[in-house]
Amino acid sequence: MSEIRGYCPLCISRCGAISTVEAGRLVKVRPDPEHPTGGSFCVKGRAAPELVHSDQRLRYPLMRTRPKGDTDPGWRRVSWDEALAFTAERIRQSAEAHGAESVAFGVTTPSGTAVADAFGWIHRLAHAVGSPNVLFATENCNWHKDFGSALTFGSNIGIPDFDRTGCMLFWGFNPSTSWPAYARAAAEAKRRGARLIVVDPRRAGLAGSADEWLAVRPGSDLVLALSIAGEMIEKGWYDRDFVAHWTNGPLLVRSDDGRFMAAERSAPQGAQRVLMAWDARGQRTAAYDPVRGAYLGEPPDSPSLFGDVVLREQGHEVRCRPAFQFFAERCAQYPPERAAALSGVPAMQIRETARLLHSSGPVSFFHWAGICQQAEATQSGRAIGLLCALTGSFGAPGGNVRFAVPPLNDIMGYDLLPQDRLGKTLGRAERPLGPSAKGWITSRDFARAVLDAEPYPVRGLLSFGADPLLTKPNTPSLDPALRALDFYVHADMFLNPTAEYADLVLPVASPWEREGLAAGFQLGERGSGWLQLRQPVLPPQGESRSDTAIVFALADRLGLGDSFFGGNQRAGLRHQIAPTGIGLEELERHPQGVPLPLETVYRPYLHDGFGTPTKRIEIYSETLLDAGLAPIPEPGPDRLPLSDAYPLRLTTAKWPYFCHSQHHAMPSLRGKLPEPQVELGPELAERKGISEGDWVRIESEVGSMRARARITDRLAVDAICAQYGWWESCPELGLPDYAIDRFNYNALIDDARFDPTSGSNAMRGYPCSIARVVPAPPPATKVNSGNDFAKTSSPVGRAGVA
Ligand SMILES: Nc1nc2c(c(=O)[nH]1)N[C@H]1C(S)=C(S)[C@@H](COP(=O)(O)OP(=O)(O)OC[C@H]3O[C@@H](n4cnc5c(=O)[nH]c(N)nc54)[C@H](O)[C@@H]3O)O[C@H]1N2
Ligand SMILES: Nc1nc2c(c(=O)[nH]1)N[C@H]1C(S)=C(S)[C@@H](COP(=O)(O)OP(=O)(O)OC[C@H]3O[C@@H](n4cnc5c(=O)[nH]c(N)nc54)[C@H](O)[C@@H]3O)O[C@H]1N2
Ligand code: SF4
Ligand SMILES: [Mo]
Repeated sequence: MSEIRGYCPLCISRCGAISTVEAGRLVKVRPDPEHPTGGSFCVKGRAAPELVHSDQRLRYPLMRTRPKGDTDPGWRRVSWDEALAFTAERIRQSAEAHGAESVAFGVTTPSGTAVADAFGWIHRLAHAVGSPNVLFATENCNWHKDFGSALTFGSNIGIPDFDRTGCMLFWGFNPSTSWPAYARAAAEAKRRGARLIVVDPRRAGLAGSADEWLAVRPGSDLVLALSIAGEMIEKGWYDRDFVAHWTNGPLLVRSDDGRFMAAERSAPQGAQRVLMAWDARGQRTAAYDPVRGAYLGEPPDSPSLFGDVVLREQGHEVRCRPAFQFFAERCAQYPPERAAALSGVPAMQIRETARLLHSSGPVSFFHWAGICQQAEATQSGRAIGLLCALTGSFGAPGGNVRFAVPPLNDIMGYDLLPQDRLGKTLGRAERPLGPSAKGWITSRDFARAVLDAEPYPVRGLLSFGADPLLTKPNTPSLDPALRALDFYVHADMFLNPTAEYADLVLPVASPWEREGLAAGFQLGERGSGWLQLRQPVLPPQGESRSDTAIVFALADRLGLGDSFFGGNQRAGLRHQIAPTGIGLEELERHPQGVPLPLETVYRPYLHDGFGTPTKRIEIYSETLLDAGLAPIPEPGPDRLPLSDAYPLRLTTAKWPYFCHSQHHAMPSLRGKLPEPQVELGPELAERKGISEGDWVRIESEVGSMRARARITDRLAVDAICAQYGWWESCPELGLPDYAIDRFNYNALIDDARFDPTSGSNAMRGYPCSIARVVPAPPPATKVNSGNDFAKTSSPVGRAGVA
């Protein structure tokens, strides 16, 4: 028996863990209490032995021998040599015939899988091949908090300083399920006296013990955030000094074209654009240099945040107002009573939340999937960020902090792309500020390029995990696109429904069979400074290989070894960790990780401002304006109006037992939640004649799904919340698999109406209806399940047992 310290990499929580191996089998995974994230753990981590030793695991490379769509793919076991040769040859052919960008790469989420182990290397391969295009869930996952927030803060939103915070605002984020290490830290902060505000249509997790639970109507978050901010501004409940000195609120905006009032000044480097603020005390304009982030000459003692100023420009009068006033006016359009009618959150609670944010700081905040899966995701995220900026806590102790992390050399390989190639990313022309700026593409853009060669042909896909047929919105052209590809190679531990369309499937080693580098565990100073090289505890099952090994082998076959350390993975790892000053051997000697003595810089903006074009928090974004988007958050006309046919707001969430479309085959997890469920309120249930446990049909304009009814009063009015990601069977429990045309939440969400900045889809707040269904006589199910709608036959060839 051996015990190996490491961490569970199955989700973003990355809980410190100890694995027990007996007679060549992983038998137990339990928390490592000495690890910075070892205080939390969940059922999925404990069930890891079931994942590692599952009969369903892919164990050999498998090549399709029959046409796509055939119920029998005719999977043939092939050697790695044949598999790698096939993949490299197809990539080469496609690049030669149609350009390297005709090969798309795919990657699953590092927040809900262990693909973080190889995330950088997978991107490096795409870039070395010459393709910018990576199909990834980011627009419905982390983009808004990690990248979109740069539009406001010039950085990601940072992480809550749980040890020092006075008030936490969790908006569309339920860490009890999705990030137990955070939930634990938040619960400790609460015990210490910090306040907690949760904005969520469901009273789930910490919402149950929050000081305020705002049961927002799904999709109406933007209005709510503006209303709370408006209340703070009206009552003077904000940090005026911070807003005046560290946001671009004082900068004057022209009423004619909405751009900043600017002047040209001559400077040693040539003409320079300076912006203007109004110094109320001195009754003069003050010129602000956005490059240095400082006023030229004497700074105003009190730059105006409100008022009207008329300035002269080449003999013409130009009316200007401070950017902050534009924001204040926008917020004032949503007084609490109006916002209450729109969002379902009582006006009194809006006022109380504003008061709490002002009186119990420092305020830290986090928003995640509840926000990023909306058609107004970017503006909603900005509105929440600005609301928190009013408190002055951003970057301060107890606010959102960017704790120092072990420095690594970047391996993403953007520098390997030919010049301007990133500009060819699918979707870049339509959404230049969104994920496409990093090469990340949506299923819609991918399918259009495959089927219509728009804007150019995409002919191949090499995907490392991911299950877009279940996790992207309803993209009617995705299924035909997957069939139409010249080649599709999918690397995974399991054969998921999307991978069923592959020409070749590559078996991936589970995270317990490979190493993984983690530089920082995103939890306070100790967690953030923790460097760890997780060790494999078992040899790869069957012939499976790590994603990184597959990438290196393909790079070699493609003649790209020079960009991959001559094919030497250890050399690559040494390069990555070089800046930490810790050697590879030392890391290997300390599988539990090494704490680095890194110092957190609070309020880093004091040294070099914020990383935005004005060097300040951008209440007003000229970048958005120049892209034809709203410079301050603005609710658009409701693009998803309710109707008589679809009078309810549909939403979704994660459940503790599964990550997305994974883990439903693992008995200890599936046993806890055997069938897809939908939550609805008691009044609605009564109106619709639905009882607990009834099968119901949820319908939207574009699709329908079935689920079992769960009646609960912990839900916003007129909202229902259904689960996604169902397909797998669990033979050990006699539980069936599910046909994705009848049980797929995402089939209800059209992909045509999305956030104009990021491409995010309205998975939350989609108009729908619900009705009880009288089941047809049970079909002959594959397994005896008692499920009246189970799939009768599976096209999945159960390849793991090939
Ligand atoms: N309705 C609805 N849809 C959603 C969401 C929602 O909340 N509601 N959430 C969205 C979010 S936040 C995300 S991130 C996406 C996730 O979307 P996907 O990335 O498509 O995630 P999964 O469905 O979990 O599919 C993961 C696949 O990758 C495989 N895999 C796991 N680990 C590895 C690994 O280390 N290497 C390789 N090669 N494969 C691996 C798994 O076996 C599985 O087949 O879904 C999005 N879709
Ligand atoms: N167990 C488990 N953990 C996971 C994952 C998983 O699949 N399973 N996935 C990982 C990944 S990839 C991600 S991105 C994170 C996401 O982590 P979270 O953001 O915490 O995930 P969700 O549960 O999807 O959404 C958070 C909350 O948003 C609420 N919500 C729904 N609609 C709305 C709305 O319109 N407005 C607001 N304000 N809230 C709304 C939901 O009720 C839910 O409680 O979790 C990670 N951790
Ligand atoms: S929360 Fe669960 S799945 Fe996520 S890292 Fe921790 S133990 Fe693993
Ligand atoms: Mo995600």
